[in-house]
Amino acid sequence: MKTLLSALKKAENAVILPHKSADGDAIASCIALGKLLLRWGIPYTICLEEPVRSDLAFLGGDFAVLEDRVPVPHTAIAVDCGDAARLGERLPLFEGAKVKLVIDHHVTNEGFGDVCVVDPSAAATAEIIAGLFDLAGEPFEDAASPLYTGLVTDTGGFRFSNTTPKTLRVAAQLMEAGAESGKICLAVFEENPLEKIRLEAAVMHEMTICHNGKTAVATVTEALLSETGASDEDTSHLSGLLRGIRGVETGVLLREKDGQIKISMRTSQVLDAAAFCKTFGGGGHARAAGATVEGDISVWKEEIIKRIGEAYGRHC
Ligand SMILES: [Mn+2]
Repeated sequence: MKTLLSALKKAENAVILPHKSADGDAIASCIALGKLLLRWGIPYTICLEEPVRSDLAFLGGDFAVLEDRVPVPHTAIAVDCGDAARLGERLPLFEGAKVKLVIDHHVTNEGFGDVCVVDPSAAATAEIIAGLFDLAGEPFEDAASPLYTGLVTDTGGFRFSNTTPKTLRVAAQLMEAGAESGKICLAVFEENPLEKIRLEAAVMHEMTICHNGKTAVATVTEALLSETGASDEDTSHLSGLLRGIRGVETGVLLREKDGQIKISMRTSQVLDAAAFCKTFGGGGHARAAGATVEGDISVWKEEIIKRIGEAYGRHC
């Protein structure tokens, strides 16, 4: 952490890069880190792969996207990004920088920068960034609400098993520093577009339950998305919803995107989702992970069901 802190302070300018399809923790962590750099007078740009998700717009923040052709910086910081591939088309911005820093909490992160702080015990990257403020002796102030948002989104409102006593202590500190907990939770959890609910209904209606009720698998095709009017970001909670059915150990959502298939997996106790997804090039956390594959969605659905069955066989 100390090495990271001094590397950050020495940055002449910086580009902050969250993983592609940036979620609440990724966006919020970048915003908070930017506020820290600003206090030290370091100019920075947060560069995203795609425009910020509409449900995270309440966070504010200025973002550049790929098309803005951000120049290669002195220091590049990969945030909440489990491996270099998740930087997508922005990889040259990272690779070309003089100093490459990595701040992350994904257990599969093998460290791909000059200085890497990877702490899988942290519930969110925001928890690590909050530690950075502490270490630097900087008050949270305008970073309190973004950091709190990172904690809330990656822990599902402090419900997931990655929530630790430390997470709650950091959350308490952030609230004391002015984080607007009620407002944040309302924006993150309680305001759903109708299209998202329509998609949810269709997915839950069509899902497959197998392995004696231990596995729930569903698919979202491009056709279903356009039928319901839902957007890609409206699918992100569905694997958790499948996992949340009583008795279900593993919830999997497969969805078509840009000619590929995105697999998203949630598990409760038995399967290590990160290890499972790693076998076809993905990664993530023990209870939540994902992968991207090529091929036919219904073929992959059967394949995933088969492989989960085999994995249960090894664990039970
Ligand atoms: Mn995260």
